[in-house]
Amino acid sequence: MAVSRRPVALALCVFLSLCRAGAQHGPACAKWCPPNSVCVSGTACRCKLGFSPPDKLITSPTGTCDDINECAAPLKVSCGKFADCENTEGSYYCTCSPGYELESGGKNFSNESENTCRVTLQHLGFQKGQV
Ligand SMILES: [Ca+2]
Repeated sequence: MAVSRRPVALALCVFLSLCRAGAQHGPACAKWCPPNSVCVSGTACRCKLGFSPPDKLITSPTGTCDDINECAAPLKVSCGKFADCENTEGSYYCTCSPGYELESGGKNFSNESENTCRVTLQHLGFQKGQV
């Protein structure tokens, strides 16, 4: 019996949290939130993740949320050896330098700890199909 009640309780929780989320976008929501922000009340907005200011509420329609350049100081994400950081709108990614590739064959990764960039065989002078 206890097992069969759990999904009901879970569904109710989901339902209630949806209602609460819906209420945030009702009449109490600021209509003038700048691009790349979400409203937190009728008079304040907060920048989305990856946009600045990250932890200050915006309380004026003239406020803006600007992309954070994760590849530049002061954040300056370290991508590790043989890799470059590429800033994007709202995010960033690391990619191996030209002539290098990830062990997995993938293209992008998020920081030094995921860096497996190694020189490509083509870069060493091998032709495709030779190995
Ligand atoms: Ca960015």
